[in-house]
Amino acid sequence: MQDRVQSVASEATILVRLLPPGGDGFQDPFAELEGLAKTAGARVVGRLSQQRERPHPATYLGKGKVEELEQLVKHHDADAVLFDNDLAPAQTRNLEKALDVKVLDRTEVILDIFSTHAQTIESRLAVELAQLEYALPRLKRMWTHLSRLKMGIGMRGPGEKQLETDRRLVEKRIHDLRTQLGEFERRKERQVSGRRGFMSISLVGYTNAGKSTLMNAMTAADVVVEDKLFATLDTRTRRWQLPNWGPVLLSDTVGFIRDLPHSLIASFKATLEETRQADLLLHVADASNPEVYEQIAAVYSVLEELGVEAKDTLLVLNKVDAEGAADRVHSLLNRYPHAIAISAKEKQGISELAHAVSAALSRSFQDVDVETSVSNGKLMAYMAAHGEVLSKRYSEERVIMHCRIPEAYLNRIQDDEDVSIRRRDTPCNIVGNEDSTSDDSPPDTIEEVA
Ligand SMILES: Nc1nc2c(ncn2[C@@H]2O[C@H](COP(=O)(O)OP(=O)(O)OP(=O)(O)O)[C@@H](O)[C@H]2O)c(=O)[nH]1
Ligand SMILES: [Mg+2]
Repeated sequence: MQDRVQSVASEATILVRLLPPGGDGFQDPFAELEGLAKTAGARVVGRLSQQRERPHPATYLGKGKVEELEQLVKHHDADAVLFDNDLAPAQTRNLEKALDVKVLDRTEVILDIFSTHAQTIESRLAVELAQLEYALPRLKRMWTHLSRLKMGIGMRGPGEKQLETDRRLVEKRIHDLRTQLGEFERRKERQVSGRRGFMSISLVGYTNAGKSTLMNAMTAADVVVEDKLFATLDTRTRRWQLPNWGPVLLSDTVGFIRDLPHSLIASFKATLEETRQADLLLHVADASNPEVYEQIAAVYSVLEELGVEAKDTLLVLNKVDAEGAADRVHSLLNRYPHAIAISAKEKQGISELAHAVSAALSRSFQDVDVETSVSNGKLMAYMAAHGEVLSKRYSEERVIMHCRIPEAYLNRIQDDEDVSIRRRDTPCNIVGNEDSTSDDSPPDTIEEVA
């Protein structure tokens, strides 16, 4: 089952896009696809686009365009053709027959990149699951492809019986992988909720926007930064000493892309757990990219798919130092007036960002009376560490503390039997806790162990 998804590594590849009539308005409609192809190791030798209302049902491109593509393949002696759009299994089959080279679609190349970048057992399993789910409806084509390689064109493919056996094997493996990943998910959920004593912030954003660079700039973490798509596949969580606030947890995670395959989002559920449980999202966007508006929209749609679109989110416009970014930042700020412009690489704007993060976190401060028994030292330390204790009143064995504390911290104690909470009024705006000296501060490094 090695060749479950094809690869374009070091192949001479032609890029193909179907555009809406009038084009899609991008300066270079092939920029992202080329980025994907190069990250996957391909050598791009040609490009072809067609403006069409709807794809041709059998061959995706119209008849004339397929012939043009065939000529282009011959001319460049290409090994593969990469489509920016997802192809139906039959369309791929027909195109491979007509062109006599490998035909890949966007999902396939994304899966290929993920599989080479996956480092931990968990992300390897997640990628394998997504690959098999992609391959299952296409097994016949994969077999034909393999047999063509091994036996030459025109030879008979494997019998239906063999195909059926393979299908069952793949289905069984998919089932096993789902079970294993389900265990990872549950473990991860426990792990993340076990750290609920601290506010957590998750970096999200389009791939290559600079999330890992920002993580390094803020926490002196040492996460991989590369001018490649999907350099990060696993979540890293680090402690960030937030000025005017105290320690919080910051997580870097896998980047998003337009039309991210659904099966991939599903299989990376455990990895995205930090994002789901975060108190605040930092949405990092690459202000130097002409497609930044579309990228921001794509990220919002993935967040929606994860069910976290309602979370507090701060938009961070990164790479303001890069060429052409300045003008764009201006118009971006018109559209998103609360966004913060920074350069993670040059460490510009980091303190403004930190300030905006503290302000966002403190927006949720609540004015409350918290009552507990006088012997509950743990709770008193918790309130002092995460909020402001304004006064204490004692009555027999009970103590009532008047506190201001973020909603999220309050939520974490409301199920405690020894605690009763009475809200005084509406949220108040206080940035507190500058010199928090909590004993149970989080570790500097929280490695996700697979
Ligand atoms: N000019 C400039 N380049 C930056 C900046 N921040 C990041 N980069 C570059 O952008 C590229 C991607 O950075 P990463 O931090 O790996 O991006 P990422 O969002 O973590 O990407 P993935 O993990 O692949 O999703 C690298 O080449 C960085 O050096 C910045 O502020 N200015
Ligand atoms: Mg990264």
